[in-house]
Amino acid sequence: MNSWFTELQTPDMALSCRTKKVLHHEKTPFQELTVYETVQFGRMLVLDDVIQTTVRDEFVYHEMITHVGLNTHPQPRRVLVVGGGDGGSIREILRHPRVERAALVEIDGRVIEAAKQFLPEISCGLDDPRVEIIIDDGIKHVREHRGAYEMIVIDSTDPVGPAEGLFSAAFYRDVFYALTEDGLFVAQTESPFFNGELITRVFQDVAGIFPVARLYLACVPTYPGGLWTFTMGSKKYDPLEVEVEKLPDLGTRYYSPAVHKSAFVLPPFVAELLKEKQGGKPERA
Ligand code: SPD
Repeated sequence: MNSWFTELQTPDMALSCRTKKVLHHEKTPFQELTVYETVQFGRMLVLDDVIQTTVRDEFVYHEMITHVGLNTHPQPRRVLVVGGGDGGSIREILRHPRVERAALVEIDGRVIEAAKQFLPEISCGLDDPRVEIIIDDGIKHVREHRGAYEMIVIDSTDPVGPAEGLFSAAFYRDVFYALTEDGLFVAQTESPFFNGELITRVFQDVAGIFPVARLYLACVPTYPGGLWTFTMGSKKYDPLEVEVEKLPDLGTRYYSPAVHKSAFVLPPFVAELLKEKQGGKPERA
């Protein structure tokens, strides 16, 4: 069999993966959902022809979108994931014994069902008693919950269609109010190669709302350009001031105490996107 799935990652660049099988395909009320068995990356979740996660490289993204923030806040008891219906962020959040409740607000319940059926390695935390699944619009949920969470993870799709509002200043303001007085959030904020303007704009917005704003990086092979950004907004705690020597071993494969620090070391072309806008205390070299 010689079938390929191709994602047009920019109008001028594509990533192709040889597939063994289409395991599932459906049109949900929100999007087209496909699960492929691929040769290179194992099972792969694709929404509207965009790769969301694969069994072989998902650990990088899900560890980095969760543990950096969870280890920055000293007592993350209540954590919210916006999006992230595949369950990868929830699985990582559950590694932290201090988390009492992990809520997942996902607009498309079919993503959760497909992940449970086809991606059990990723979705395995979703039935944990600490997890509450809410099928709703994340923007609405955040707007309606004030002071409710120590940490919010914005595990969204790309900033088109339903996810566009998750990259807006109005939403970050609502996130600010949905957090406790010392809360923080982390959002996936796309590729520094292909989404520079978005990264600059989001960082400006976050730095205008939160006392501490930080950008950090990880390598996700199936995302455009491989290098991926995450933006943190924090009311009090600075991820650069974490005493990483004291962090517990979580059994993670990408995140580690050393990576917690090194992820914030930005190559000049990425630092340039932020210009003078790094908030909080000056970044260490
Ligand atoms: N270009 C695709 C970016 C997708 C980021 N979110 C993925 C969700 C995985 N939980």
